Amino acid sequence: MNISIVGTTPFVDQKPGTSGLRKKVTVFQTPHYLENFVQAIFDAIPQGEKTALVLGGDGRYYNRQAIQIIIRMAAANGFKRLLVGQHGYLSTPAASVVIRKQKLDGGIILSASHNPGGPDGDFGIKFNTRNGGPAPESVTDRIHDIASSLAEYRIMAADELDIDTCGCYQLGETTIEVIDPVSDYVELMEQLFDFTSIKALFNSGVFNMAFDAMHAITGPYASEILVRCLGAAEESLMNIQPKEDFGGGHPDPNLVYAHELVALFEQPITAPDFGAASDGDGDRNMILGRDVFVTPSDSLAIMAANAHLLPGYASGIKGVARSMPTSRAVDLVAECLGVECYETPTGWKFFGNLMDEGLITLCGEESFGSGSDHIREKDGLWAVLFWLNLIAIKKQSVHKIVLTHWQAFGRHYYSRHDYEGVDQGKASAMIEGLRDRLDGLNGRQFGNISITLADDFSYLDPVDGSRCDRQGIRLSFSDESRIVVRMSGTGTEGATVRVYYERYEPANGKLEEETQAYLASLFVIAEELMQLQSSTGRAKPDIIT
Ligand code: VG1
Ligand code: CO
Repeated sequence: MNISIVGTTPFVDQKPGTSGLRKKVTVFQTPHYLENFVQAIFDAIPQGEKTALVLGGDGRYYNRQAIQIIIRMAAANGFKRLLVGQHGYLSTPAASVVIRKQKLDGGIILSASHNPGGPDGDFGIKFNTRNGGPAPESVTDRIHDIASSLAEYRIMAADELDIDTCGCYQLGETTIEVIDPVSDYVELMEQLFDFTSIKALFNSGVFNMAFDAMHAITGPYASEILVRCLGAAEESLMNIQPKEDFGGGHPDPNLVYAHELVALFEQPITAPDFGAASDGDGDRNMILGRDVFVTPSDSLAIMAANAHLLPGYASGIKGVARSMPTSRAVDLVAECLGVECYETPTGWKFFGNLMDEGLITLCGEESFGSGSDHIREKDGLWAVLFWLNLIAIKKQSVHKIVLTHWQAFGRHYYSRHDYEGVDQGKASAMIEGLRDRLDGLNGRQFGNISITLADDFSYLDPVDGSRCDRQGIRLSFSDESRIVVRMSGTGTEGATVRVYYERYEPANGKLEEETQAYLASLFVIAEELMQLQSSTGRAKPDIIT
């Protein structure tokens, strides 16, 4: 065996953010950069758990090269088994499935998720632990500490491995298994949903779907499940070929970036009945119907209210959780069902303990993420199947399902405004400035509403007692409105400021207003409190979702 121990010097910026380490591809291509971080991950895995891992990514530029390097490093670090997705493909939810089903010690997912790809785009590395979920803060902190003083890494000299053919290969002591990235995932979906009734929906001849894989990882999964297993028309899938640069697009399934899909819904006569898209690594989803866009916050609430109708959730749900900026629509459903609703910081890693402990079944984030305890990641296609199954059972349009929900629970009008690539110093000064004034804001009047709570969100994990501070500023108002402000932890250029707006309209009120118009009074308050325009240097947000 030809194992080298390579001397290296640490990089000071290898600190994982909301979801893994994300940097420009060019940064990851810096000599030793990728190797250092991967060695830090390996070193952070406790002895006794360094046996079997899964490895794969969203197919973005540099995926294949990184996989070859990591294979040789895993072999040099003494892992017994390394499962690698064929072609280097593995969606984030599928990686979670494989870890859990094959009882592995964890997995490395190569993705910068919704960030653009290509030689000038972004690359990323996420580490998931034995439960199949993103490493918790305690582990990412350990990885960062190790990376900050790393002096050497181990790598084996070996020829490039054929990752395009499924099968087993031996590299020193390590067995490398190139696996079908789709099959375990499909098997699990079949257990959760009623494929027969979804099939009947597609066969009915009166239901048209459009699914946009955005040239990212979900294409192969969508072809297998939606077309081959469920009988959807092949033409109903768009952009299913994964591309290293996502076809030049931005693989984020929202109304701005999924414009090709959105355009189909602007044609009144030919608009599909149901539309969906997913992101770079397949863990996000957007749901559209004729004349309706389902906000991710509403989607979570509607799922919680209807889960018992679906085979995988027939016994009801144990509890729900949402990230702090996600609207409180699901809180009302939880109250009605008599189950607990947990409010966690942004990022899927905070849901893991709640699911492992059996406290929640469903969880979600406003950022187009929904999921359940079937795995420990958010899951784009799972959400699509959930909606298809619901439509098949209820025999109602998306619009009708959403409207009926609002008529029962009221509507949380919701929007997120992103200011991207903002000067880091100015963005921090704005948020720090607001933080310093929080105490004095309680009770402050704005027209006929007043602030009832102004704080910087802290989370105390009810399972392991770990504490997380400074997770975003919350301003709640006397009419149930909310403004939330936080800084993104996934960007790679300057700072991204996210401002989240939410305003509640009761069930007997105006349920079908235009969202931005309905929220406009809150935009004025945010401007008054933060001087968003001058602080960000933008007359308006870059992206509104
Ligand atoms: C964003 C979203 C957050 C999500 C994270 C990872 O983080 O707001 O809700 O969990 O991306 O999603 P931030 O820190 O930029 O706001 V993805 O699809 O990367 O895996
Ligand atoms: Co993602």
